[in-house]
Amino acid sequence: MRTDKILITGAGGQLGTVLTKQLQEKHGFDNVIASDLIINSSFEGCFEVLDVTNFDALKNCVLKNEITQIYHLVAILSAKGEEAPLQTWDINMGCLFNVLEVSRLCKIDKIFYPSSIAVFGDNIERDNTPQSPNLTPLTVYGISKASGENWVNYYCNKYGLDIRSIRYPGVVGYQSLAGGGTTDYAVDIFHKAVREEGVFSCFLKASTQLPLIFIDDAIRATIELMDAPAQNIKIRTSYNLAGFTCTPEELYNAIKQVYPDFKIAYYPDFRQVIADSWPNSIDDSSAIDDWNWKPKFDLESMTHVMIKELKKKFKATIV
Ligand code: AKB
Repeated sequence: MRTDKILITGAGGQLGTVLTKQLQEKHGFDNVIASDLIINSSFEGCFEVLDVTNFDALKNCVLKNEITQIYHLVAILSAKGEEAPLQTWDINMGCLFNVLEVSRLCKIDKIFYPSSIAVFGDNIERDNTPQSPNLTPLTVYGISKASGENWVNYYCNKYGLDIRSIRYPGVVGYQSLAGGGTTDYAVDIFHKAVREEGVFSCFLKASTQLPLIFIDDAIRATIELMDAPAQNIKIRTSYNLAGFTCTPEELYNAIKQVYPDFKIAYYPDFRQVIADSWPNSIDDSSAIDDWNWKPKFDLESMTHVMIKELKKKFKATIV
């Protein structure tokens, strides 16, 4: 058995920042190589400046560091992706192809590929959206994730790679801001409330119900999926994953329990159409059956931790 040596691409993003720390704790500092286009000044550990669109750079990094597992987190998200659809396609798919090919050539043991609720589109049951409906995504990000899932399945079947994937709901965490998604409002609202700086402008309608997940659950799901015995992984496209579900109004009301004077105003923009094409809630029974998935956080418990942690963070920056 060789020692796990892990490469994380897109390590500076919302998921990557937290996942890197957890993997460092689990596998040891020297066995986790975080990579991104730039290094964050507060980063601690092994870091490679890496552009995953560059095949040779990725391959050299994998060989030099004797990498055995890759967590490929680079992606342009749903809202940002609509600003430049063709470029988004090139980046999201180009990076994935490089990771898949390098993994095949360098005989990588395990790969993680994040998918998203953005793979769903107009032709779905919105409540408790099943694992395998027709995927007709509305955004280029969603199209790239749906295609990516099929490419992942192809590399598993054709080359025997062990690739595992989750369709994340909107992830809510305090460690960093979200970057260019349709569910970003659910992170931004906490920053506004805790800074006590006036009215929060929400870009979705009050009644827009979307599946969300707290970052601790999202990271735990990722690690549990990667740790599950290979024979339990029955789905090689991507697993539906549920945390909880809520509307902006419900999230606002949960925050108002702590900040009674906090105000919100609704100015729906182009992101409303995207959100309307996504599920209200998700059927994640395959994840439950195959690798025992169970979320720990609901709206109330997440709100409690978000406010507590952001208060600490803002206090530390003011001092
Ligand atoms: C987005 O809103 O684009 C992401 C996602 C749900 O994949 N947070």
